[in-house]
Amino acid sequence: MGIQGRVVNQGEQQLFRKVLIANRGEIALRVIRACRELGIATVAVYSTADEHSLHVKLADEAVCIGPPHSKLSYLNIANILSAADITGADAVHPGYGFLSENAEFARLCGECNVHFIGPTTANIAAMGEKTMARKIAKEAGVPLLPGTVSAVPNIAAALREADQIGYPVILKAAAGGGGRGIHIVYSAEQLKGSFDRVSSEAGAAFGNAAMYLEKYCESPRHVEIQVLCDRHGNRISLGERDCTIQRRHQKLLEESPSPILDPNLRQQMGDAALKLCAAVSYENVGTVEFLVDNRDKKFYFMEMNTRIQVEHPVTEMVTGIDLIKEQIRSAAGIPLKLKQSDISIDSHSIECRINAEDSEKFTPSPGKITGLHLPGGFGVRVDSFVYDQYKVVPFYDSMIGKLIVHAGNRHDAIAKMRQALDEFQIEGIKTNIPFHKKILASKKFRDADYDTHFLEEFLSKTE
Ligand code: MV4
Repeated sequence: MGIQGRVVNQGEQQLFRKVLIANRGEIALRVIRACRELGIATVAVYSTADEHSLHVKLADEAVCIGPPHSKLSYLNIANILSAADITGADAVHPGYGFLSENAEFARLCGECNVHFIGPTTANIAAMGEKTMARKIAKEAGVPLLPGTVSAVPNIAAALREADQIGYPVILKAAAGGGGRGIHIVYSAEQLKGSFDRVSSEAGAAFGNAAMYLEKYCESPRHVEIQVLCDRHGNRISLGERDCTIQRRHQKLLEESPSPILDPNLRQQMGDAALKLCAAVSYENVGTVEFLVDNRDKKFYFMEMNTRIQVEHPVTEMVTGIDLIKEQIRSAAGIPLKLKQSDISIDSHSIECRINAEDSEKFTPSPGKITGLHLPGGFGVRVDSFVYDQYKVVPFYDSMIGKLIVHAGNRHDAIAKMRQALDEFQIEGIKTNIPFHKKILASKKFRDADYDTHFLEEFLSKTE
């Protein structure tokens, strides 16, 4: 049956009939819930380690796709597409991580007549190559930090470019992203000593040794713009998320709006994000990441993520828009009904990522949950896949859920988050809940006076 034969009439909307969720954990549940609300049947896929997972129980059907190691299951394209075929799924939702930004997977879905719920293969490929993304952004008039828009071929060229840019510079892997394959360099001496090593590390890690250079911004905030686009040329921005609170490039706490943006800067950054989207005819949801210099509040494009992100709920809370439903509608070709003028933000949301880890040592803490009480109440949301007596398996990411609060302003959202964290009880495994409580109690966080170095400095003081 062709793609057209598999879409059904839902009132005036042409939606999918059955969606396979190529993921696990909380995002699999999030997508299953959205599908069921839309009247779409769901197929879960799972590794043998996830047999007792909630996404397997909540979906209409479930197919085992391999052993625990994600290379053999959640990254196994042949098995996932076979599961879509045998269950008659007409679309695949990739969630985040795993195959969500794999252009080859998106292309193969198309070849198998299964809709990929995400951007086009060309969108994913263009933004996945970080030098290409920079080049497109530059041509579209999106502000960039000084640096190169193509790979630097060798040490001599790197030294010339770095001289032009001025030290400190940051070396980044063209195939990297999200903080992987980056190296800060303060002098020509250092650059000489590190270029070849950093490049070959990138080659080993990403299968691509290409490196580019940027001016290093010493005290930045990580502020990202959520966009929503359809294939008919409609594009809107949905405000920003401040994701500056990270440790070793793992985000821990996100908030929207960013305490350092004003309406004017928000408009400028939203417009810049949409210019980039227009330049590549972007479709579906996406996130345009910027660095905002804490000192002068200038903003610079960093990279674009072509997937739904972990922290999408804070945007949903402040805009009132269900991003997963919008994602599904967009992939089905339904024109975006929302206009930019429909988007107004006058509340505050914070998300804490709850990880099964020892918050002193930051080491994973898998095992059986022997007691569980989830917080609740007005403005409290828990997106999690754990339940009492569930065994947290050691094979995947340590994130077991997200606690999201929504209140009228930042002060009230912080109070609500502290109350919700105090109420959250998980027995049998260690979590980072105590660490979140410390962050929320700190003066720097409460004053919104932080940059990307906040956690390192915070940890060095509390240890
Ligand atoms: C930078 C930077 C300063 N200057 N680029 C880290 C994640 C990846 N997306 C890029 N990253 C950075 N790029 C320039 N030109 C500082 C970082 C950075 C960072 C950014 C966001 C949040 C936390 C961070 C922690 C260390 C470094």
